[in-house]
Amino acid sequence: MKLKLVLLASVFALGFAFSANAGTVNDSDTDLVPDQFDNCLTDANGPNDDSNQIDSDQDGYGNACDTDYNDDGDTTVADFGIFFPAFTGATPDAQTDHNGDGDTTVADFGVFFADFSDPSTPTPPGPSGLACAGTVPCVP
Ligand SMILES: [Ca+2]
Ligand SMILES: [Ca+2]
Ligand SMILES: [Ca+2]
Ligand SMILES: [Ca+2]
Repeated sequence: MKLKLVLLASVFALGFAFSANAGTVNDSDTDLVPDQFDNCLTDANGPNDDSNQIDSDQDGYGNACDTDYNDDGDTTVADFGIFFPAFTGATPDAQTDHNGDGDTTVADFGVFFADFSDPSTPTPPGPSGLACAGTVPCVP
């Protein structure tokens, strides 16, 4: 009987701990990085992803959600002018490796093109959960 009571108390304590946690820690994209530390709020770029919070240009927007290579707040033909020579290998640029596999490939072009073809104007990088996003270097 006593053991059952202890078990019951433990289950209650555990449940309380979980519900208390749920109230304070948000992880919108469920990539295991809490929103306030996640440099891509809506793209999974956590420890289970190759692009794990990598931010090559240190602007507070992770490579996974930053196709604005020249930092002018929009994804335009000018950014494609940086992507293309990285894609061909003529001028490598770490920013254009969106999935973190170490190379700029068709998969990365897919990420670029999704933002480039987005009808909303402008198409800014992010969103990022970091308060310093948009300043270089962004030091949380
Ligand atoms: Ca993320
Ligand atoms: Ca960035
Ligand atoms: Ca740009
Ligand atoms: Ca890549």
